[in-house]
Amino acid sequence: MIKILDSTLREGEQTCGVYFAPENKLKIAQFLDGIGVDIIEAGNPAVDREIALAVTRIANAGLKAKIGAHALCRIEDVQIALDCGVSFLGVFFSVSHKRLQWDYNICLDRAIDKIVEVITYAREQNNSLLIRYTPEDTVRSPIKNVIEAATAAVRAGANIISIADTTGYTTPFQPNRSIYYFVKVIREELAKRELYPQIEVHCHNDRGLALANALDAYRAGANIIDVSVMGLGERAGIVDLAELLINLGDNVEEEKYWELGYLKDLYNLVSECSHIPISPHHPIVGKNAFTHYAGVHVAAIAKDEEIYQSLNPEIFGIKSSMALGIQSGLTAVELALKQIGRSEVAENKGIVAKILQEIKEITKRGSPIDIEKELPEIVDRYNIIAVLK
Ligand code: HCA
Ligand code: CU
Repeated sequence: MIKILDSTLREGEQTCGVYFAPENKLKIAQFLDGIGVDIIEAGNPAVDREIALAVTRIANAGLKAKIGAHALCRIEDVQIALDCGVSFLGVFFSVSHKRLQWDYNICLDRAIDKIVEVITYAREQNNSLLIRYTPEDTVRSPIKNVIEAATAAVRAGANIISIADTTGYTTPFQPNRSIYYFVKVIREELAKRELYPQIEVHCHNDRGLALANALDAYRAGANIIDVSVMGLGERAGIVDLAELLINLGDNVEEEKYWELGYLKDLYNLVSECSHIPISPHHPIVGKNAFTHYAGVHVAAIAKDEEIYQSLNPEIFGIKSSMALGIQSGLTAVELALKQIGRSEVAENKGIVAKILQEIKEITKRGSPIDIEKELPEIVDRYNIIAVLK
């Protein structure tokens, strides 16, 4: 059974400019828990005292999900994380050539010593802790380094190895550069050493492929997939929670384990707290996601919504709707008139045609007619004209 790790509160808060106040973090965590996310990565407590307090609060909130902290590969940082009472710890340390040589300035063996020292320490502090080791930038690191570091990490007590596509480099189109390949190879190499950690994937969206790569990893048998609400994260962000859940649910009937009805409210909350609007055409939660517009579409869905919908909006607690504008046809106007309780006007073909013309003119302004507010005013104008004639 696939597990979901949501990192809205850690990776998501690394979206530049985003700040979640501790009370909002708790609300977001409660929603994520309600949806049925398995692990909530709540922050890196060593970054700021307030983050440590928020992680502690969430860890003590009695949620079903495991609550995780992110930490640099340093004993002091790990201790700060463990002091928050988390049940999951993610430690990251890159073994790419560039990072070893130009950033950390150490050789691979020394890097592995550090990783082993820190993981051993964390394991000694808490035997039931879930420990993840991430060789950051996994997919642009020599595979040999990754295998060596992962092997040592698992032997020291790590339960999970995460394959981080830190820069959104992988693609399903190139076999040796696909996350599918990395999941398979890392799993096989560790199995040869009789090591069977869970495999996690963390896919960034720099090439717009985060979701495609996450599904590619799922196909390869990954156990845990990282996501965030609205795909928030550094640069172009990571995999979007709603988009991943709906695709997994579609494929493998796993949907029943998730309370998808909470998605919309969660997205609205995160959008409000982050001051980042949800794009209108965002799948599922965007305001147009189940709104039908062009004349042919509206006429068809009036008969059967499935003609232009392959997802049932009710699963998400959403109702489909229609918009009125320059693309509309007579059926849309008739339906909208019925919606506002003016069926008698809907029966008058002449007035309906005139109202449609006026709607087309008005919406050249670049936004659809507000059916509840504007349509009654338009109707009243035409009714008066009809009476005067
Ligand atoms: C970061 C980088 C990271 C780490 C992922 C992990 C990445 O922001 O620290 O620790 O599993 O993309 O590699 O998010
Ligand atoms: Cu990341």
